[in-house]
Amino acid sequence: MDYTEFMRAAAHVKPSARQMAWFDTEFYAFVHFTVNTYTDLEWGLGNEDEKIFNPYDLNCDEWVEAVKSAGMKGLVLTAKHHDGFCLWPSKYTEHSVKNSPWKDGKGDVVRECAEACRRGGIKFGVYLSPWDRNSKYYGTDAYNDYYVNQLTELCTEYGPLFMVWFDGACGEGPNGKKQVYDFERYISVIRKYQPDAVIFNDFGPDVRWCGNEAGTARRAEWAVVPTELCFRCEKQTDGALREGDISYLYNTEEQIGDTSVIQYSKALGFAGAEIDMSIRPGWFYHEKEEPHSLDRLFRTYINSCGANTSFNLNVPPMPSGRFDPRDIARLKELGDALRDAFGEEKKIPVTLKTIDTGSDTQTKIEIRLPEKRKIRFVDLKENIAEGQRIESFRLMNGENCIYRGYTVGHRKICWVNAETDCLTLFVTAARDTVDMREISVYGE
Ligand code: FUL
Repeated sequence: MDYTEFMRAAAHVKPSARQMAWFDTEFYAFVHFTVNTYTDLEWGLGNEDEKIFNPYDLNCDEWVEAVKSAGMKGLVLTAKHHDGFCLWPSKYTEHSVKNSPWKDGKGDVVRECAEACRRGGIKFGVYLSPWDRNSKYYGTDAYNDYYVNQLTELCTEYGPLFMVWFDGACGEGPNGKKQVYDFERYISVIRKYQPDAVIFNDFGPDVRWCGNEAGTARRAEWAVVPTELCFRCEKQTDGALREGDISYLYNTEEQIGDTSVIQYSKALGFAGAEIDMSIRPGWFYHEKEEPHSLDRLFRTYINSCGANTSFNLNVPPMPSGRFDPRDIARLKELGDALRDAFGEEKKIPVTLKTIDTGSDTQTKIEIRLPEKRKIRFVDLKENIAEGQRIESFRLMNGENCIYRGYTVGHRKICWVNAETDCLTLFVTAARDTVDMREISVYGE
């Protein structure tokens, strides 16, 4: 395959409809809740007494309101974490809410949460940990049946799911054995009952882990990656540009989607990254912890939703089942800051004009404002439905470069500080014809 052919193929690797819907969901909440909330642990042991789980004041409508106040459009609940305790009354285990004193064992957190999301108009998803430190089946083939049964309950009894989140952790079960997870089977169950749900796992198939829990995307974040890395993605290209196997590639590496790496890939696939981070240091609630500052959360939004990834921000409920008022306040502050920065009042109407450079990949687009204004953000979107192409760009204010960036993809937010009536987006390298979905400018 020659260079032009290979790059063109790479530039036309496309998202599925469910991946497009997920990219547009952008910002959603994780809710980590289980026996750990009552034991102050991050990883439960699996032998916790069901009676300790008692969210006597559970209020999922309050969760949904708090999540919405931050501008989030979905919520993913830990239906089961590594400790194996189920937040719904699964038919397949006694280690669940049905043996807790809460609502005399008649409660179902998954149902209350799913219904509250529906009432509040946000999407609902579930996390079902494959690692289970409680199940007596763990470490045997019977565990895969057990897991599939639980997955089926969640996929068939709680309405539409927008996401199923698989954790990569694989530790020992109660009998000291590790499990060989049958992911192919798990994936087929989700596709059968919830075809619109994206599946998150460290390596895809639909959404991949960004590689850290600190809230930072790569300098160049590609949704087009080698299937040598994301081996559960559909293979959309056929053949490498250069001989030589990719012998090492891991999802914490910086260059996973760069041309220097993908040229050796025998098949590329589409898997956008998700940034997952907790509003506090821990994933579960610990009274002594404080939520992160507004500044940190705002910057994380810019470095995730504004860097071609989605942002899954965890908010852990307290033992009562309510969110901590400090978290509720911080979420509202974050939403206010985002509405202020990207609200319609701050959006400056612009006129776009493509300047003929004689090149389809080194494109210049003039962004004209109605008058001279102080600007804060330039929000770029590629038409990613047709593939991700831009490798590097600059924003010019006359002769001055005011921003230098790399990938754009679904969305790139450029945080600038300039006063201008005309900017130029200068794409300096791209894998094929530049195709923009939207260019917006937000003023001070
Ligand atoms: C990790 C888990 O081990 C953590 O407890 C948490 O659930 C995080 C989102 O994923 O792999």
